[in-house]
Amino acid sequence: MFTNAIVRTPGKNFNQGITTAKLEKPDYFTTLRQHEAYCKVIENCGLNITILPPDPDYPDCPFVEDTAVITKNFVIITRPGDKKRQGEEEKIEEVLRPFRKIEKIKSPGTVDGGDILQAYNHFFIGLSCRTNTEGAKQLGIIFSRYGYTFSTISVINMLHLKSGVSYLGKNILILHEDLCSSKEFKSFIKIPVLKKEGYAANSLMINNRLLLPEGFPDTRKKLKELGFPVYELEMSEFRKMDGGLSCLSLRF
Ligand code: CIR
Repeated sequence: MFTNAIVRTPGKNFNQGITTAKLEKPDYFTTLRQHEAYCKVIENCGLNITILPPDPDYPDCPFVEDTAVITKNFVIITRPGDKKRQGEEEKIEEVLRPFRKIEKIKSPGTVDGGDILQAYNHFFIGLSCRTNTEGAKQLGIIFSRYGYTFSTISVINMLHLKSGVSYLGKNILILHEDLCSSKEFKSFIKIPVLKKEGYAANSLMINNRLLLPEGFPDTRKKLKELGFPVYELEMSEFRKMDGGLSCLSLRF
């Protein structure tokens, strides 16, 4: 069960962040409205939410997930893979310090939290355009020291590992249909997401509620049939900046 969440409000220059999506620029007021709705749902899941103000130097700062990996006993403060985002993690470290022992990724290692997927006591580390082998090596050393296991997996055709796969608890993964045959995931029960609904693979389980981006009927139907309590959220503006549901918060 999670009891806390950290989020960061989008700033006026949110639309100047990094993106590969060939979509229009996000609208500031719609972004704020969607972010507020996101925060409300998190609170309704029973979490104490810390809402940090934006930092004009970091238009991507609402995507707080990339700055830390949080476990029961420690936090790893990352070193984001895109230079423009390096430094975002400092504020997050300050906020998390009272809660957990702090570990850190050091140069030349780079890690984005969006590449780190936890299932039980195992961490899948995505090797992506943001998380490099040195970052993965440092993560592995830290995870092993605390008794966790880990493995690496190449991230192809998407930004982060968790852009394509999310852990829903009870040994269940929701994932892009292309990833279903990956031997890494062979011991899991899999809910495949159609290629055309790929964005929905980044879903978020918080204390028995499942947050799903709005507008993916096939995925919603599958999840409802399986009995998941699905809460849909409008995510259009964050999608334009390559961000998904998990990216917008740190839960612990
Ligand atoms: C970036 O490119 O870094 C941001 N525009 C999007 C980050 C999304 N984060 C995530 O998937 N964990």
